[in-house]
Amino acid sequence: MNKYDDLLKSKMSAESFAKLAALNNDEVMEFVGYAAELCEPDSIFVGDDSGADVAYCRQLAIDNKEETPLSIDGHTVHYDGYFDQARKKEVTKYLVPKEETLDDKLNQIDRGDGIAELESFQRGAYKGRQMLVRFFCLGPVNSEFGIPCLQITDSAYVIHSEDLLYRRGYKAFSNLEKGGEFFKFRHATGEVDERGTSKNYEKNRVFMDYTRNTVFSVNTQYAGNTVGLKKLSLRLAIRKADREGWLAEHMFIMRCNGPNNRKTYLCGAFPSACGKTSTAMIPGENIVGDDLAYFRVIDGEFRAVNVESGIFGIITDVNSKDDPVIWNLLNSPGEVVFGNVLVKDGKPYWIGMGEEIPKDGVNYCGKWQEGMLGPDGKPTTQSHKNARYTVQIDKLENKDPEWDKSEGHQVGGIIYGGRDSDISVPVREAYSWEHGVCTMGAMLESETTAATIGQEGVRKWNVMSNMDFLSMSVGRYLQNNLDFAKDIERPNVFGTNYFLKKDGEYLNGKLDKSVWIKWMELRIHGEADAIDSGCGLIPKYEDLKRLFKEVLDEDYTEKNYVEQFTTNIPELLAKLDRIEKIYSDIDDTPETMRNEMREQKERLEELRALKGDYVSPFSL
Ligand code: SPV
Ligand code: MN
Repeated sequence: MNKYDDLLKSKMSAESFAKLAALNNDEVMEFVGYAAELCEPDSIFVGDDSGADVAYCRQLAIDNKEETPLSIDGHTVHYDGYFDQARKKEVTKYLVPKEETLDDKLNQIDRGDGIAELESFQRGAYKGRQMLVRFFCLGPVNSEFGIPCLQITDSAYVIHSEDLLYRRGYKAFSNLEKGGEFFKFRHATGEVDERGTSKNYEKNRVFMDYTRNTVFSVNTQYAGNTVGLKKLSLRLAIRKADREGWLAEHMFIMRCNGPNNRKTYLCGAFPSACGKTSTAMIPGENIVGDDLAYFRVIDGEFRAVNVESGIFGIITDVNSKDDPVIWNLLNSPGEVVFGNVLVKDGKPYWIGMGEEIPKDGVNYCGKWQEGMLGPDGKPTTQSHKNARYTVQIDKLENKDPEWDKSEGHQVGGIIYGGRDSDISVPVREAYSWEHGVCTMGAMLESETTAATIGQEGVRKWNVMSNMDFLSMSVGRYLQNNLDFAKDIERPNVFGTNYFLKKDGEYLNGKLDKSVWIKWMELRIHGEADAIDSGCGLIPKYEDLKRLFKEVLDEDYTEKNYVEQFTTNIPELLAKLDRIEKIYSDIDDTPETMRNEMREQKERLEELRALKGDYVSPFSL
């Protein structure tokens, strides 16, 4: 008998109660019971892995108007509030118990104060609503990688998203040994306006109770704040990985198809707007996952799994020419949740779709008309630039048939993809794991574009593209990366930059990444030569000329090569100075990081003394 049994029985069917009780897990009972007491739902639904329970939640999202069906069968649209269109760093905090200290650069609040504030926002928040209890799994079920998760929410959209994006996990809970670890999430939509969107956006909070493997979120619906298994779990996973000696990364996983049907798996970390999804979806290659990867050493191999089973992708600029696979999926019957797009007469529209977009309809502002200003007095757009689509990997024509492999895939290469207009060559390979982690991953920068708010061309540092999710100091996280898989063969590490410009024009075509990836694949297997550029190894002209012809049927000229692969020493040194300054303020910067930066600087200064500021690859 649990102290909440009577309360729970009074709010749920005997069937729901039986599903909970069958797990025989005190921690589950306590978490569910406390949520029921605090949030005061009218009723509670507990779901297992059955198709009927999944279907119930999907239909509920429509019945309670969190999603609206569109013309194509299986498609729905969901809207988040005008001020709730992305993750919000200011309100995302770690709850720190009195006896603990957390790195002072992390956004944090005293655990007692944080819980008190959070509970004041969640108390009674489920009144008039149904509390949903569901079980999922991060990574493959029945594998070393899997982490069972318990989600509590009053949003059927959150559960529906999780059903598309994650593996079902009720069975994983049934198999959990006594005291077995799991993650848990409690989300409350909070009061809604007439559109059904969370209205108290100034009371939006996302609090990580990291000493209890728990995350709370309130007064928000945007999936990055509410879908517990996505970014909320990543912060917990980074700490669990630290305790257990593995890695939780913000990376895609893809399969590159090499000569003679060779399959090589690559993972990539790219800050937003640096080409992450388009790299994971390169035509002719196969996708495993587009956002989150766990790494473990298994059977002496460096292995990765996709944490997810679906994609929550940015829809802006998805069009039939550049993204045929996604385009087809978004235009065929089957489950798709569109988020924050423009809808007119049951059809979704978004910026950059390559079709004429209506001048009115319903979008992230509500009823919308061209020229309308938002509630903050700012101009509005047809669809939000962070508008999204949610689909299952299984539905993609270009999925790797083995995307769900429970023991993971051996990783051949890791890519760190930045964005700059005048520093880095399109592709380069690190001399070693340490060189790559330090000078590519830990020095990752992305340049703001005209599409982002604020000044154009500002460089933003983002360690492994994981900065927003670090739940420990940068130094410790970096050291974990350096130490990982020490005794085995590690992947080759590459850096990419698709955004070099000359006279304001991009130096690369959108599809050139197909060539870079094939070159990486050959390098991993020792089948292409490379040239030392002082900050990594770059391709030889002859190899690129051949690959451009083979892959894209294009003539790659010596002029192209010189423009793209010149070593820009002043800009590279300025970047080193910029990043060295950042690390000099971080107390636990690994010694290896300092050394790698120093050695890179020395190599570049030596090269400059010999060959000048801008060094053509032909003169190396
Ligand atoms: C990202 O912003 O990195 C995403 C979307 O993948 S979110 O769910 O908001 O994190
Ligand atoms: Mn992401």
